[in-house]
Amino acid sequence: MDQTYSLFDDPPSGLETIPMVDADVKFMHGFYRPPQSTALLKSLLEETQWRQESIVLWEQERLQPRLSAWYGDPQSVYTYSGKRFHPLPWTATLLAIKSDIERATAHQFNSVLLNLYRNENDSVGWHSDAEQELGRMPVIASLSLGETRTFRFRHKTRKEVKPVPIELTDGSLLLMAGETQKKWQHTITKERAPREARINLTFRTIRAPV
Ligand SMILES: O=C(O)CCC(=O)C(=O)O
Ligand SMILES: [Mn+2]
Repeated sequence: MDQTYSLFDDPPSGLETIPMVDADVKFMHGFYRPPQSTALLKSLLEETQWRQESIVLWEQERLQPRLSAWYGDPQSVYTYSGKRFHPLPWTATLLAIKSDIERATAHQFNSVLLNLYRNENDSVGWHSDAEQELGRMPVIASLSLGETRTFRFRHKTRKEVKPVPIELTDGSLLLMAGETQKKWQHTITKERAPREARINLTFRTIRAPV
């Protein structure tokens, strides 16, 4: 495998399975550690072409409560909330992170969605990443940098199954595969207490239209 882009002297291992029914979720703290995680946060804050996208919800156009950006291979066009997003070309920073994550997870990705939660008021509502172009059982690798925020899972149909909260700490890596998107939803809720900036990167594979 190509080692050229790695940010690691000593690549981490240790993705642990989170016990969840109807899901395949793995997690590790400290995939990147300070000062490297802090340097990555700073680079991505500065280099990323952040936008506040609007989405149409209940026939009303509203701004998303976070900033985002879509990067990837040229063909990885993504349709989300009725809009088509063409990817920006990979940056050196994103390619290096992608390469590290591909090595650690043994999966390949062709695109990444970045989200910037500027403070405690930014959030993402309940959803699953189940768009058709992600395929039937998408593998999504989610890297968090900066402020810790709580990521919550809830089962879509089985009310007796308890929700699963996960603290997404600086430098942590969450891997979702198998039936996770089909059977569960996830969210990052607003917080009451002040929060610093957090960037989340979800590496994905967009498949050619069928
Ligand atoms: O910020 C996060 O951890 C989750 C983001 C997310 O669910 C998404 O972009 O689809
Ligand atoms: Mn998601």
